[in-house]
Amino acid sequence: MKSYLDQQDGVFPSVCSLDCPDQCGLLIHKQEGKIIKVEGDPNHPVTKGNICNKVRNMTERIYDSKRLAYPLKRAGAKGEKKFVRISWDEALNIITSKWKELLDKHGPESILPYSFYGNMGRVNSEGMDRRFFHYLGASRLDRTICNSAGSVGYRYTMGGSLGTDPEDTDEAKLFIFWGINAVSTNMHQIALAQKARQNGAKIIVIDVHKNQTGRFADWFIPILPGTDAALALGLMNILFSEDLANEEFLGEFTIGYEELREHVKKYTPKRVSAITGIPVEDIYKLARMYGKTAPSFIRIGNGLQHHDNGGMCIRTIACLPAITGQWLYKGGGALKGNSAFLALNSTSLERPDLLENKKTRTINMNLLGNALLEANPPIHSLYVYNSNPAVVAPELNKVKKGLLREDLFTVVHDLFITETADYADIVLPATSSFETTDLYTSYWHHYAQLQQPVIQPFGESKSNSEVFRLLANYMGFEHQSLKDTDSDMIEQAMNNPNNPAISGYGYTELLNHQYLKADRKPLFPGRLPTPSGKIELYSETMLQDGLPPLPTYIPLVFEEDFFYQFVPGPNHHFLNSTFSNNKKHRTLEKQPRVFINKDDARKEGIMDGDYVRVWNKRGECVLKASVGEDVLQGVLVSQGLWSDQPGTRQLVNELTPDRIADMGGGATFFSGRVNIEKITISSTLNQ
Ligand SMILES: Nc1nc2c(c(=O)[nH]1)N[C@H]1C(S)=C(S)[C@@H](COP(=O)(O)OP(=O)(O)OC[C@H]3O[C@@H](n4cnc5c(=O)[nH]c(N)nc54)[C@H](O)[C@@H]3O)O[C@H]1N2
Ligand SMILES: Nc1nc2c(c(=O)[nH]1)N[C@H]1C(S)=C(S)[C@@H](COP(=O)(O)OP(=O)(O)OC[C@H]3O[C@@H](n4cnc5c(=O)[nH]c(N)nc54)[C@H](O)[C@@H]3O)O[C@H]1N2
Ligand code: SF4
Ligand SMILES: [Mo]
Repeated sequence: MKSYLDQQDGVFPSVCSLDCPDQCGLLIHKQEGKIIKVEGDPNHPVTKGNICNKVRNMTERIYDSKRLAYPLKRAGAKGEKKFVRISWDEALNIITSKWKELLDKHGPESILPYSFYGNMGRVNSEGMDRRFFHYLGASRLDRTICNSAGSVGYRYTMGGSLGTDPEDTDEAKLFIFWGINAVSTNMHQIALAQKARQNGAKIIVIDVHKNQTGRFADWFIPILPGTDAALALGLMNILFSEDLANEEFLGEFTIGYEELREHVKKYTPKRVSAITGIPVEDIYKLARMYGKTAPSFIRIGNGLQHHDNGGMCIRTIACLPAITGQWLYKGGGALKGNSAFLALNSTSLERPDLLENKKTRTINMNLLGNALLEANPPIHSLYVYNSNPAVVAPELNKVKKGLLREDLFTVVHDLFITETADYADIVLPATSSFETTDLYTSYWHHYAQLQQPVIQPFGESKSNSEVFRLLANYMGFEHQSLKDTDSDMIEQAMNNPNNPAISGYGYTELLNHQYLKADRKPLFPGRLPTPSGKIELYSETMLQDGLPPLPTYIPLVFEEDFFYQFVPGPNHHFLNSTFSNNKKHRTLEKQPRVFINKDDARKEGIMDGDYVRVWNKRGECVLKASVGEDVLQGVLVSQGLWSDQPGTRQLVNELTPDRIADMGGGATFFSGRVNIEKITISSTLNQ
């Protein structure tokens, strides 16, 4: 087959590589070897040709004048942002000779990889990188920053990341978007809800912020942050007491429903109202709507689980569809994540066996600051790729202090000189996903897709897997698995005897079919991968893990002296910090704001459009106030992981705690507290 690279002009199928559930099918228009347009592929069974504005403007990023074209070496003090151009050979020699020296002096654990899913391609995010660091015996990274608390919580109830097939949800009659800003973060779920609405479905949004998704709802329910488990338990209380529970389903497919029935008696609507800030009558109304409508579908968002109690919150909400037996209806149930349906053979892909008997510690990525400042034995080298911790990690002031350490040798591989790369000793240029081969599997819909390179690598840039193959070579590592090609790794990963839903699928099938759907079987009737095989309303495993075995409301950690609960989520035109450095996307997003309730604003003497200082013991930010009724009293919300420009202070993660959530080592970005005050600054600031 003729490679896309051999054709200078044409339209080529592709896939969005960003960390977004929709994983859209794309068509790349190419002229004279350059991308001139990115659009949605109308043939994608779920995304159907519609894509977001961010990616429609992707060429701005691919050909941004700031894009890195060659390797760089630090030429000034740490963090001074002075670099000089070097060759790949020099860069690889500097890195590997430093690492060889560290191996001799301090052992391999002194080296820490740090990565996330800036590129969702399985080969470039969890392939050769994992193999290389396993073989090296480096410290291991627990990748907990995104969804780990919620995934563990959901697993206690349902056994794994197994939810409703989104393609069926247009048949639902009731949608609950719970802690998800889907208009910005899962736009095709909104399209499905819209289709269902045309057939009479009602759409409810439960959120701490009436954002674009709240405005899309038929009924928006504002709730106080971190109290959603109490709401879910209050709903169960009413469902049981008003005979709206499906006893037959509970008897056949769940365990612990009698204990749960007893347990939820204490979550009276009155008590739940006091906890959540939702009026008693609205709790009744919601419970009755939920109890009397089928199919009903809950889209469980990530926002809920960036809290101290996030795991338990998701575990609790995940129990709701079982109470009314929604899993038996097409389009009914819930969806937190669906990654289990496309589970790859991670042992073959990541090769943990290469660790052999090397004893390595594991570092939770949410504790990067602590790790850089306090780990014992110390970390002497950090290798960052697919991530931008100097913007996205909590407790940024600790992270930055760590990155400033003179004795820390930092390598950053990215498409741009990110805020993290500012602190690097060596910066390596990365290809974009359109320049590499990879395998993509959505964690929302059920399709897998192959990316074949559409354009030549930008400048001297190289893909993650290529760089790790080179590093292995320069280190003198001879193991065959460190030489495998990207297509070898895809073939190995697709061959997963433990996942019948992808049996018979491999590299060739991906080449021959643009979109390969996991062959999912209905969850019910059937056996779940929980210990009992049923939905675990009562979980013995949780008890063994030191957690309450029944769904429970646990209040957030209270940071005294700080009056406002601060919820700094993502925004519409960036993807985490990606695009925050691209002019087009910044212009679309305008500037970072903090939403405050009008009564709080009056009390603080803040007017709409004022600049405000938001601070706590961890740090401070200067943002523009947006005064209104989009948030409840006592709550402040900001949107977007903005980077700083000269003269601005808008890194919200200066304020976020690095406390660890109740499950999965998860992040607690939304559980911090802050104070706010009006300040007077020149209007040119924060543009
Ligand atoms: N445009 C865009 N899309 C993205 C991203 C992006 O940055 N921009 N990021 C991608 C990534 S990595 C992820 S993980 C997903 C995240 O996308 P979502 O799943 O939508 O998660 P968040 O946006 O973090 O939070 C969702 C909502 O939860 C609300 N929230 C916060 N705390 C609470 C609470 O205690 N209770 C309730 N009910 N609501 C609460 C917030 O106000 C927010 O509206 O989006 C992905 N898609
Ligand atoms: N305050 C607050 N903080 C948050 C969140 C929040 O809601 N609020 N959300 C959290 C969540 S859910 C997540 S998932 C994290 C995400 O945090 P990150 O994973 O750091 O995501 P990005 O900021 O998008 O940074 C990804 C980087 O990878 C680079 N990249 C892209 N493709 C490649 C490639 O092929 N190779 C290499 N080497 N680099 C590449 C991009 O250029 C970009 O700089 O942020 C977390 N931080
Ligand atoms: S970011 Fe999400 S919505 Fe936008 S093109 Fe990529 S997958 Fe689609
Ligand atoms: Mo995420």
